[in-house]
Amino acid sequence: MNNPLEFLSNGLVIAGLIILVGALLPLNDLIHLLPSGKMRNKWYIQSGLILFFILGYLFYLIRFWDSGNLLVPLVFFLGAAFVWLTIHLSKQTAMDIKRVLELEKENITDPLIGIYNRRYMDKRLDEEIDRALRYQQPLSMLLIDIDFFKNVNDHYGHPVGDQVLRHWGGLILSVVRASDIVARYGGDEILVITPSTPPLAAYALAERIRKHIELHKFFLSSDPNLKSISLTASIGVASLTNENAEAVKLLKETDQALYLAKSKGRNCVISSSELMESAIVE
Ligand code: GH3
Ligand code: MG
Repeated sequence: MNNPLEFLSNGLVIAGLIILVGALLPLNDLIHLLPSGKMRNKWYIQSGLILFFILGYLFYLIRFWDSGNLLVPLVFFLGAAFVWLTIHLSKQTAMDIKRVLELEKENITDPLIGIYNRRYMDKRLDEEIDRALRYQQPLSMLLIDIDFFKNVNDHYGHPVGDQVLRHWGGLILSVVRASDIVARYGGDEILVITPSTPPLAAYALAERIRKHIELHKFFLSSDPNLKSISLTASIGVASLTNENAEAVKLLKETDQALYLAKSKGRNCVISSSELMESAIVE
């Protein structure tokens, strides 16, 4: 390398090479921020292309070390800077999206039970009612409440009660379909919205849940003397009709059915149609 032009030309290619190698690190971070799938695969292809460019830059350095040509090294340098900036900005965007998604999830999740919270349920219920009316599809709802849950708190303490509630959400989720929406409605109450489910099927599901709870043993790790406890639940069921096609009305019917289940001795399922019958008898 005898003149400043050669020095500058080689310096630009070497700087470009360093920038390209340096871009591999944020690229690796970016790939791991993305969910596996098409998007991630495309960034793997991008990694392959960068490696290919690195080889190209090396080849150019060796082959044209004494050329003193400035234009090509300048394009190489700017190309490397472009790749680095694109990857850096993509990583920043991916991190922002991840943060927003986490916040969104936090916003709609009950912190204790880990299922949807009431705010989300209220929003989803309106949407599901609209959808059911538009497509003339049935829609049902189950309100599930643990019987005498206060006794668990009183007997074993609040932390054990919390543990039962944590377990409680998973138990319901394990019985319903993935398309059903399971949310904490209040203290020990869980609401299940079951799209495309007519009254009889909803009642059958509620019975299945009730039996599942009755047979389930809640093992509690926090108390060494406590092996397991059994619980029962009462369930109110209501289905969408032309008369109750509003979230408030449907919720009220489900709540009334649950109230009747409690007053009939608990550990049972009451549907809103039985509610009508009991009103007629009275
Ligand atoms: P019932 O059979 O009538 O449902 O009686 P219950 O004792 O279950 O009473 P109810 O459903 O009216 O009240 C729920 C109780 O759940 C009240 C409160 O002591 C308890 N609870 C509510 N939220 C929490 C919580 O986050 N953690 C714990 N440990 N207990 C809770
Ligand atoms: Mg209860």
